[in-house]
Amino acid sequence: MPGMSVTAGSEDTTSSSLHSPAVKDEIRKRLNRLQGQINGIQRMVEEEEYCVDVLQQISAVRGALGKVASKLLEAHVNHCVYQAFTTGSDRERLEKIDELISVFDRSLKS
Ligand SMILES: [Cu+2]
Repeated sequence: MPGMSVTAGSEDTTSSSLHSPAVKDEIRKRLNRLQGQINGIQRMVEEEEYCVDVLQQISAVRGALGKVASKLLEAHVNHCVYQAFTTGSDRERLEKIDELISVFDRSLKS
């Protein structure tokens, strides 16, 4: 599916799915809205609108993208991480911990 690179790389339903149709649907809707907002920013730049207005739109997009990340992280912890800790192996649990630490590290640098 275009634009859903979070699912790329594995068809393994236990470790990389978007968990439920409801979560996937919510994320899809938020991303569609974001695409509209980004197109709006493009248009504002083309039409040479006031810089501060463009910057405000950029802030809004960052906020909205942050909500997508937060929704996905919540679903991931409740599903993939939960699974690893209830039915997975030690190795799977350690992998999930390492992944969360590196995601957190990267979020501190952005
Ligand atoms: Cu997950």
